[in-house]
Amino acid sequence: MLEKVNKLVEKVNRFTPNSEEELNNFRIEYLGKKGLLNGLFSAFKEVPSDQKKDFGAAINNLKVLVQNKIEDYKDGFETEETEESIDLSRPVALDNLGSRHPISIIRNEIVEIFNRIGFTISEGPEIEDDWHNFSALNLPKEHPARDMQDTFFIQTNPDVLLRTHTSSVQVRYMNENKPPIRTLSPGRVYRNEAVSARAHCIFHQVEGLYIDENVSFADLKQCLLYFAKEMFGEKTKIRLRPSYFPFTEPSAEVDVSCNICSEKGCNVCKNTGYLEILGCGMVDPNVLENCGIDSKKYSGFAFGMGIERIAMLKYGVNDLRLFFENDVRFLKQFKKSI
Ligand code: 2NL
Repeated sequence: MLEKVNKLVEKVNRFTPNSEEELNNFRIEYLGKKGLLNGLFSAFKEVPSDQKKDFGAAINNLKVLVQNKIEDYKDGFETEETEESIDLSRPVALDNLGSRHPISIIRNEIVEIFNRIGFTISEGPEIEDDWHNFSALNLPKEHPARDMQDTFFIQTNPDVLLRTHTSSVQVRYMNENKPPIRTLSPGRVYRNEAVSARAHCIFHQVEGLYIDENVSFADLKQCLLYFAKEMFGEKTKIRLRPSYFPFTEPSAEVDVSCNICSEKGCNVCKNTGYLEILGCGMVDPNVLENCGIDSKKYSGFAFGMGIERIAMLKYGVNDLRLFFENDVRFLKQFKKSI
């Protein structure tokens, strides 16, 4: 009996169909109702019990071999689709749908959260001039803080560069609009940095700007607490640490409580219980004046965050480069189920 199966295995291995019809006949011969495999499965009952294990394994192996052969060749003979042969009632293959990039998903989520409290989107050019990217933001030429961001300059003209932050968009917005201002600037920014798991020469930022009469640091804190709760969950707490940015005074860095370990300390928050998510501060009066806003009448706050950073925290991604490689095995994990 076993020998018979082995002969069939050899026969299947040798078989190469030349047409769809040949392949179909092969399928019926082996897998059909009265086919060879069903015959063998019936014969299984008669096999002495001490041989059942080997015989069972052999026929299962033969079945898989036949199925693989059919699978390998079935697409090779597909007839050209004509108007009559297309089945218009066939369901759409939903599994081949693409999906949004995780950076787009997070950007949209951030934008929606701030839309709900009155912020609207502003956009601007990625190729900027020195004034909008640096000088207007309290970073005059030779200011040491310019070294904080290594800049890509276009050709050899030191006045044309790739924006290092989306603050340049907000400078343009202030020049063109009067307070009250509530604007959000998402976009791609560039820094001349070596690429690693934590840094990239291209990344995405969202910056926010709020200007009106009597805007205080308390307004900034409350606005960011609202954002943190919407983004990371109702129980989220925030913590502000003093910091420095040339365009804000005072400045702070903002951490959110780690919801993986509930602040007990884990490897994600490096045992601190908190995770840094953004930088912020009160807009420096010099910046307001540079952009044509009376700093005696108006005050404002601003903040900036890296979208990659938020996405890494939300999705548990530990290497920034994954967002730029577009490996479908990474991207398909962000598919929404339909
Ligand atoms: C960070 C910090 C920040 C701002 C961005 C800003 C914009 C204008 C005026 C003043 Cl027009 N400030 N933006 C302020 C503080 C921090 O970003 O770590 N970003 C990734």
